[in-house]
Amino acid sequence: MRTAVTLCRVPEASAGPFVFHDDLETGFRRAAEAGFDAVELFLPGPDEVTVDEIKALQDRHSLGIAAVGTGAGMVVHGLSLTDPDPARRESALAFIGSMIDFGGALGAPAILGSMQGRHGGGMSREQALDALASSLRSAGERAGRLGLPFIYEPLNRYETNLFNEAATAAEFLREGGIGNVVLLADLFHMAIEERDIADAIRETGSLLGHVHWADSNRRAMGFGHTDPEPIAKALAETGFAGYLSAEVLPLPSPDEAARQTVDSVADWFRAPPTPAQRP
Ligand code: LER
Ligand code: MN
Repeated sequence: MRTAVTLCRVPEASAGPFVFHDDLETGFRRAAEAGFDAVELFLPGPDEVTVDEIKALQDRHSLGIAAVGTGAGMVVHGLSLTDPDPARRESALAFIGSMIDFGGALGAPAILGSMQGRHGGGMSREQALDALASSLRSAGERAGRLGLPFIYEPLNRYETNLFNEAATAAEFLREGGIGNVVLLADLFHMAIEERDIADAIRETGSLLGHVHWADSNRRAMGFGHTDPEPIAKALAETGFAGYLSAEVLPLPSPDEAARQTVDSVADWFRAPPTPAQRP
């Protein structure tokens, strides 16, 4: 299973669930030293750093880019796809589009998390879901032109009232004919919302595109009370081939959260021994 670790360069998100908050050179070095395959980037926008600079960092540290977040549109600019103001919704979609293009130049899909917003305050649930569906369609098409999917992330009830569970989000995509959009299973949100995380992963099936590999308390897997065994089994059964990405709090320290993540993935996804390795 491929691993990734979050690297955040957004000052407004300095208390967020990201392992590294260093400058890019230091963050890439620490990610590589901890043994990750890739980094997941949380940047203020598409102009923070050039694509060539990121590619140089990737070459230097032999790391992939698992995905790029779009949450800065919300935490820095207060934008959401379900804002009652159509002009704000348009700006939100334009910001996401710019991150799809930035990630696309790196072969990395963009993620819609907090920028999905919520219904209320002038937007009925139906209106908000219509706005979400139309934006997801447009984001899916834009990503598709770059040969990538677009990633939609259900969040827990304290962060959105649109979709809190994987199966209802999957149904929304399937029934709405929303193409080229995959789902993100953030195991922290799922520990709050799902009746059974492993069953939810099975129901998501081939729509599952990315995993935030986090424990129940949003610390690295193994530092909370989620049981990874049935989840690992469900991921293997669905043939998941994406990244397990550590979007977790840097506790007790960034390096310990990183090490625990790498160890937990090795523990739960260890390849079966080859005949030569068998005792
Ligand atoms: C984003 O990946 C996420 O999980 C949200 O909780 C961020 O607010
Ligand atoms: Mn997440």
